[in-house]
Amino acid sequence: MSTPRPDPDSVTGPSVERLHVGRPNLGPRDVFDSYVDRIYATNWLTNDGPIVHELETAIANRVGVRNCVAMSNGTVALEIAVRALGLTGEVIVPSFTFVATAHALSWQGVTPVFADIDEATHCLDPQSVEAAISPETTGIIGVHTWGRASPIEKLQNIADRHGLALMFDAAHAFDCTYGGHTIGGFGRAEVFSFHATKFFNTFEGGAIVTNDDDLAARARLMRNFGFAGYDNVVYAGTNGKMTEISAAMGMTNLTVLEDIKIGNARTHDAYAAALDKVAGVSLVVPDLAERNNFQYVVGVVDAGAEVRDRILSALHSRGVLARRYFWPGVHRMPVYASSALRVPLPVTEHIADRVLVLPGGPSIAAREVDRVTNAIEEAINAV
Ligand code: T4K
Repeated sequence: MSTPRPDPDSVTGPSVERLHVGRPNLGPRDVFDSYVDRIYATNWLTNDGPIVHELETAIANRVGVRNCVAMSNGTVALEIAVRALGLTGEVIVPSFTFVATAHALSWQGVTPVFADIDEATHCLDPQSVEAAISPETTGIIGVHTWGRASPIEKLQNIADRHGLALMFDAAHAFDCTYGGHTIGGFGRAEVFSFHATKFFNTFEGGAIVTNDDDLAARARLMRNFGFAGYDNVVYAGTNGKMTEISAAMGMTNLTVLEDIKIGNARTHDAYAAALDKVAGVSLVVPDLAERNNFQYVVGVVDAGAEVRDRILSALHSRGVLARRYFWPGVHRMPVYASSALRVPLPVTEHIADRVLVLPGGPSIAAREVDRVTNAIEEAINAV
């Protein structure tokens, strides 16, 4: 049985500063203001505006892809990618992911079929993916969990052998690499989230990035209701447009991305040193041969769900709003619980019961890392 989470609003006194997972990073106010001035001057607020274009170009250049199609959020970007790729029937996804990965398929009438993950990387296990393939399967969506790339080559090999489309949910992986190449150009398409809590944010936002010009053109049309001209609707599209104010936040945050990454890495290192002395909790270490944005500080509690949830409660009562992403695993959420499981998911269940995501980011000071790790140690010793 897991311990219920206390309501964060009821647990801390006014003197205790709350520490959040995913505290938004805000770039310089004067840069943002200069974009706001432009919005006022042009009176152009949304619908494929000039700042959105600037952001799309900047992201495409940074990632090294031919096309970036900015969207209102990562979930809609996933839905549009699924639709623009023509995925139908069944698509294989990890169960250990944010529920939006599966929802995007469901909303397009596609059945998510869950595959297991690798215990060390928390990304898809290629063997499990292959075992989950059926005659109905049309695609695979790999998730680059915590900014660590999926086993891209192995998944591409499976996709090629079975004639499946491969795409990636790269919501966590902006500015990360695989084989030294910036994530964004792999598979048929990759999808970023620029939500407030992400490494790079546009308040809400997301993007499809791809080297496939036709796919990008379809996604662009679908983002704007399918309009190919004033009166000509060629797809049953949706409204996935990014606003100018979101793009302005994006352009502002791009100016400080390196600083954010340095701050994230510093906090990550501080946790690594502090947690090294805490028996029973280990830190998930990114692949140091690759570039990572260090946005997520992920602990694994050896003893399992009960102890993990006690630690979580203890942290919340001290104003440390740690999270147990992605508990209990999408396949165990009521909305998907009745879906038949094609393959067993023992690693997903093991990891989902043990993960504890800790407040990270540049705004977390060394003394706050000590506050968090001391609270974890106390909670473990009290068990
Ligand atoms: N695929 C993957 C693998 C994803 O992780 C996500 C999103 C998606 C797809 C979908 O992308 P989007 O459609 O979201 O663009 C958060 C985010 O809402 C979500 O974007 C994210 N993944 C997921 C992992 O986490 P919650 O429910 O944890 O958010 P919330 O409101 O509890 O905020 C987290 C902490 O941040 C809280 O302690 C409060 C703090 N916070 C939050 C916001 C919004 C702030 O301090 N300021 C803020 O403005 O979902």
